Amino acid sequence: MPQLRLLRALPALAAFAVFATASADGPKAYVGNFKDNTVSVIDTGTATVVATVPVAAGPHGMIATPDGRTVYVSGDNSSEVSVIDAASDRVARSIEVGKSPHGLAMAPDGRTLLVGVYGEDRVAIVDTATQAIVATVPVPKPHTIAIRPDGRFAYVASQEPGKFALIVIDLATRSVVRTVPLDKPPRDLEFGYDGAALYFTQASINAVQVLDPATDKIVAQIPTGASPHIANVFRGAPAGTIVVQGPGELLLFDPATNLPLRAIAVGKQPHWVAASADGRKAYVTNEGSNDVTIVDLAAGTTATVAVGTAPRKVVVQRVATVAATGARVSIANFAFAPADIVVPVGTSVTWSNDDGSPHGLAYKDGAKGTDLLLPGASFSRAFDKPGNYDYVCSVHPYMSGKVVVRAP
Ligand SMILES: [Cu+2]
Repeated sequence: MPQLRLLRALPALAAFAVFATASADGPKAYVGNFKDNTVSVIDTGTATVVATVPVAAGPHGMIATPDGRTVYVSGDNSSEVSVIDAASDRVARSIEVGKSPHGLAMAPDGRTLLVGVYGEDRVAIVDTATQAIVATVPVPKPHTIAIRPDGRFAYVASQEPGKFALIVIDLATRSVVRTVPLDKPPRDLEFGYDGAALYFTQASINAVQVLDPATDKIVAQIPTGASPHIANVFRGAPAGTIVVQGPGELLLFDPATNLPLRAIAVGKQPHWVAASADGRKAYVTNEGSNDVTIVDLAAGTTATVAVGTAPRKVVVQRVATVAATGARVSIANFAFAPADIVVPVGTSVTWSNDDGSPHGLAYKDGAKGTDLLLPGASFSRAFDKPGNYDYVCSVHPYMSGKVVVRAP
């Protein structure tokens, strides 16, 4: 990859990128530019591009770890997954996975990455601690992948001609347990945040299919304009979202009724959508107009940020900067949200257990936490000195987070 080496050899450019990233105030959005072999990094606080990262050829699938510290990008025109360190916004390493990796998915605990290796008819399971492939599961032409929010099953869109299907992998046994046959090729599939429904699209069907994962039956269809691509229901969002490529719109729908609510115009040939951690803003990539539309989902207003050529996937960090009045971290789905939070000195941070299970808080600096935070309960700590405060759940030590306390 000569282009990658050339860019890495430009220390001035790299130093600028690092400086620009370090000054960022908001969580960052990462956008894969399919035809540039780069990722544009957007500071969501200022809605500006703060870095451009060379990655494996044909950036296709993208996913971030729950703590936002690592972003994975698959290179469709390569055999690699690039691993971006979000602190420096550089590729820290590459994982060799086999020919033409497509979709990526991350287990809710952030410990397991799934890669649809389209050209090798298999799904690779990567341990994110070692970045090594620990297992492979045979799946014909795996395109996109969705993991149920409880982390137990992965649904894979299999595009094998004549045998189109959703293929269900049990992540404990790492084997295929069910196949849902389809008559048209599946495109994207996503679980809503609460896991109650799987939303998927199919080539030449102008509707989103709503599948009940308890029965693996299609229970509803949401009518759309031409070529719906991705549908999702984000935590905290006022409505479900569907990217519709033909008319260039983000179609909002009511997840309770599966009926469309309103359409918001975005750019040309929109491809993907990701949401801010609070679910209020959607980031839509526009493959045909080389930009990203930022949509305020409640107000319906939009802003546009120019990126590279043919932007496809986008992920947004679950990291937040807050005002001095106070900060809140939600505990849900066995994760802290946001996992990393940046606050001014003197801020009191409150953790609320919004989960169905008891959790706890153990601070690495030895400050008193709590060993039992029941569902619905909360715990606060005031931070009076600048620094980095790492913590874990005392019940589930794999749940980790950090409070960054800034000097005034
Ligand atoms: Cu816990």
